[in-house]
Amino acid sequence: MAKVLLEDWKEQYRDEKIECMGRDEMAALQSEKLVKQVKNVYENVPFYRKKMEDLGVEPGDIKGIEDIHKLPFTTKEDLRDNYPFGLLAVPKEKIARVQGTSGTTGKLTLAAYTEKDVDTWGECVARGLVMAGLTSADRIHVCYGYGLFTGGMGLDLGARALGAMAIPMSSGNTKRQLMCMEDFGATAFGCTPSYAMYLAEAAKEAGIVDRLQIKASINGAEPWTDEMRLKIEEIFNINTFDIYGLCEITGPGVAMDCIHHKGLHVYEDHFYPEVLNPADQSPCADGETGELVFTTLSKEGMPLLRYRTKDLTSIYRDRCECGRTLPRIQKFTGRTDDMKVIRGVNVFPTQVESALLSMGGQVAPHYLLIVDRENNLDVLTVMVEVTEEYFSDEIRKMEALKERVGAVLKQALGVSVRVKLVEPKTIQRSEGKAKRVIDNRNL
Ligand code: DLL
Repeated sequence: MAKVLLEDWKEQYRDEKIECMGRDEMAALQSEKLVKQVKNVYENVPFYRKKMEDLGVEPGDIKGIEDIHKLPFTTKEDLRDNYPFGLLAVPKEKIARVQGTSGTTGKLTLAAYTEKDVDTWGECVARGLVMAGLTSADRIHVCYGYGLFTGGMGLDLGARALGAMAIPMSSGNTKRQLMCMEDFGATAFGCTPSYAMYLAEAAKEAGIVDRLQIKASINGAEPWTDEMRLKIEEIFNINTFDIYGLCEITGPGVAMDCIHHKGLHVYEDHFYPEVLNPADQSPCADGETGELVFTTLSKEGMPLLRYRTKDLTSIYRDRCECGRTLPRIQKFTGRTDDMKVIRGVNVFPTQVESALLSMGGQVAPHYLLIVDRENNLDVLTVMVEVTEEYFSDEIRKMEALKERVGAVLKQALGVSVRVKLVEPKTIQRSEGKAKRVIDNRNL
C-alpha cells in the first residue's frame, strides 16, 4: 500500500562490492572460481570427466572464464539419466537438502545442495529482497509452495538471511492468505505472478486493499509481461519485482530485476550466464535473443557446467541506472518448449498476455491457449475472460468485443486466432505456475 515512485527510490545494496564490481575484476573472480570448479567436477563427477575426455579437454585447458566455450554442455536429459544422485560432487552425507521440479514427462528433476549451497542460495535471495527495498524490519508473506519446489524455501531462506520475518503460508486458500496478510501486517509477499494477479483481484473484491501494509511483491517462476506487472502494481499500489531461478542452478535468486525494470540482474559471481544461439550454440551478441546457459561457479553439491535452461532471453552488460554492473537478462518471452508454432508462426503465451492487457480493461488477464489440428491445419483458440464491467447479456455487444479481441490478437501474433469469450472468473486460477497452453496436436 505504498508504491515508491522511481524519483523517490533510495537504492540499497546487500553486497555493493560484488553488485557494482568493474567488469575486469568480476571476470578475474569468475576465472578463479571456474578453474577450481572444473578441476573439482573432473575429479569428483565421473559424468563430467567422461564428457570432458570425449571433447579432449583437460582441466589445465581452462585458464579463465574466456575458455568456458571449451567445456561440455549439460542438459535436462543428462540430469534425468543420472537421477537422482549421479551428478553429486560430494559424498551424499554432505548433502543438506534436495529440491526439485516436476517436468512435463512426470519424472522429477532433482537438485542437491550442501549446507554452504543453501547459505549461498539464501544470500542471493536476500540480495534480491534488498533490491526490492526490504530490510530486516520487513515481514515477508511467502505464498509460493513449500516442498520440493524451490519457491517457498527460497524466499524463506532469503528472509532468514536478511533477518526479516518470514510468514510461511505456502500456496492455496486465498481468503486465508488475505486474512493473514492483513492480521500479521505483512509488508511484502512472494508468489507466482498469475497468483499475485488473483490475490490482487480477491483483495480488491474483499475491499481490503487499503488495510494491507504491503509495499512490494517478489514474483516469478513463470513468464509474465510488464503489462501484468503494472496491473498488479496498480491494484495493490506496490512495487513489484521479477525473480528468476531454476532448481538445478539454485531456486529463486539466480536473477532479479531492480526498480528500473530494465532486465533481471544475474548474480554472476555464482552463476555464469551465456546466451547462445539455440541452433548452433554460438554466442549471441548483447541484445540478441538466445538460450540461457548457466555454469555454477560456487556450487558444491551438484555443480553444473553450461547447463542449457531452454529459457529464451537476451543479455545486456552495461551498468544499470541502479548502479549495478551485474548483467541484465531481459524478461523472458518463455521457454523453447512454451513456444507454439501455429501455421509456421512462432507464438508465445506472453504475447497474448500483453495484447489482452493493452485492451484497457475490456478483458481480464486470465487466458488459455488451445491448439488443435483440423484438416491438417493448426487452429489456435484463445479463451479470454471478459471483465465484469464489459460482460453483457447482449449478443451484439459480445460479438463486437470478440471481433475486437480477434483483431488485437491477430495484430500481435501475426496469425489469426479463434476467440472464445468466457464469463468473468471462469478460467481456472492457479496457485502456482499457471498452465497457459493446451496443445491437442500430439506433435
Ligand atoms: O520456478 C524457481 C523459482 C521459484 C523462481 C520462485 C522464481 C520464483 P523450477 O520449478 O525449477 O524453479 O522452474 C524453473 O521456471 O527454467 C523458467 O522456465 C521458469 N521461470 C522461473 N522464474 C521465471 C521468471 C523455479 N521470473 C523454470 N520468468 C525456469 C520467467 C521463469 N520464467
